[in-house]
Amino acid sequence: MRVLITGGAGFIGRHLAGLLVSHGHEVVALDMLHPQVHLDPSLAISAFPGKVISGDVSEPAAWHGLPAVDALVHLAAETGVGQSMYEVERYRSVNVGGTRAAAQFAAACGIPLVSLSSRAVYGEGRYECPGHGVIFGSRCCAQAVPAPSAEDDPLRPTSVYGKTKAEAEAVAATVLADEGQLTIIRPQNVIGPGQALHNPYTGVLAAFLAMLREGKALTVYGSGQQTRDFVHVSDLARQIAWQLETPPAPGRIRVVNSGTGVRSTLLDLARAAIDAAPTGSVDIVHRDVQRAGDIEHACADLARCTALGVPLPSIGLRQSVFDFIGASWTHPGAPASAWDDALRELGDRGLTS
Ligand code: UD2
Repeated sequence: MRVLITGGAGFIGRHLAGLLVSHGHEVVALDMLHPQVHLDPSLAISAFPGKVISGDVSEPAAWHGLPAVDALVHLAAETGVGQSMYEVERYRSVNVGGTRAAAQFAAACGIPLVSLSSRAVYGEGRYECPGHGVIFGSRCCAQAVPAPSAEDDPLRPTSVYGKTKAEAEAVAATVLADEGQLTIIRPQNVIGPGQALHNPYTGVLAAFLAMLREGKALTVYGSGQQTRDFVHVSDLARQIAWQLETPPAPGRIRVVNSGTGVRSTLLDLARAAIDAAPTGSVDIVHRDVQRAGDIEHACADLARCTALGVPLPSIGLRQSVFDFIGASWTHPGAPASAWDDALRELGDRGLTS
């Protein structure tokens, strides 16, 4: 089949496109080639194994005159949690408006849509407490322990980014309610080769890479005991391909998590990055700061994926970090100071505590 991938020239899109081509499909990208992500747009175009059409998904004109396709994967989004707190209109227009346009395009063409949401829709997610039972959105007391988020858990986004993703899910579901074939995927923290190295608004691993290359200590915000579920981009790509090739029945909406189901601390990530670096070891330093919208704990519940037969991730944290560091070490990227500047910018706007 021929698949249109919005945001196809980006990190996840390129992995997905390569995989789809290896499955015998044809791919076309619709991508605005945003300078915050693509330092050299011509490189992004030449790396994509199909035609790249330049366009902003939030602009209606971008959806006119596209080639006929059999399925749509909607990846294009603004992804910086901290940045979303002050670029509210841009995040809303791209993430909600862009998803609405994608769903309308899928409805008009009568094709399945796989749309990437985010685990950010859960916000702080699920806690289990011996005294208070199951609680969502915040820790009730010191006895509560974080638990994996399941797809039917209530949505309690804490950032503008998370709110736009939750709204986008609802909009797509409304547009495609009748005969549409909609799959919504909520990935956890996606890492791996090809991850943007120039975007200091998101991506702690890219920050660690920049620090390691300059021989600087890794800066962990807070205690480093925050947890994330780091999923390798090629595992996510396999899941998107499976969803495309196994769409839900018309009129059915499928919502699935994407993660490993394994919780790692930021300190685990920092140590794995240090071990993977080809240079000598560096220290880990802590900064007593929290970005507005940041959550403490995140991990995916995989019961629904397992029940559906979605291919489960096979790559663990250390291998993912090793792949990323190895593939990115000699690639140009922002200096470590860019992450300090982005944090300072947030502080100046009153968005750190
Ligand atoms: C990730 C996604 C985001 C969204 C969100 C859902 C990435 C790159 N971003 O945001 O798109 O899906 O998950 O919850 O996957 N930190 C440091 N030192 C640094 C930079 C960051 O300690 O130099 C901390 C930061 O405060 C946070 C953690 O690292 O606690 C992860 O930050 P991130 O920006 O990589 O990802 P996150 O989870 O905010």
